[in-house]
Amino acid sequence: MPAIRNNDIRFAAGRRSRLCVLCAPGVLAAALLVSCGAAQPRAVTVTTQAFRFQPSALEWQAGQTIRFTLRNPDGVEHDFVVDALRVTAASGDGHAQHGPGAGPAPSPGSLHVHAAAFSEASATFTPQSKGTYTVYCSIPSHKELGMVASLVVK
Ligand SMILES: [Cu+2]
Repeated sequence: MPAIRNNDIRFAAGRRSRLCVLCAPGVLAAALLVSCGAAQPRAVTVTTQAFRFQPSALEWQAGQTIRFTLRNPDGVEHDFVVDALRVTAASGDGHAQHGPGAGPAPSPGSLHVHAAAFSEASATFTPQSKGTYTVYCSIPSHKELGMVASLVVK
């Protein structure tokens, strides 16, 4: 395995400031080990706990790929749904994953990531349409209990 060259280190250091403040140390370590191009995905983690999304305000860039993780430490399932947001290259979407009694999955035109109780789920996608969107949990009555968040795509 070749040693890391000096210019790789400079490149990685230059990328550092562009990574979001939410990035886990592991992501920074990965950025130092892997050469990252301009299309480096952005890691975003949203936690569902006690019928809230954390964070409850999100801002993404149209055209920037999101490596999304929905972390659910709750004892009930939750999902992350955005209607009318156009995304490309969606993988790991949760349309077939609702448990019994959890209601129907949202329309296939929605971004939908579903996490079972005490688990997490991931999806990778690239938002295409700019705008302001409402994020909600589609499990029956969760939205009414306050499981909403805002998403701005710039
Ligand atoms: Cu929920």
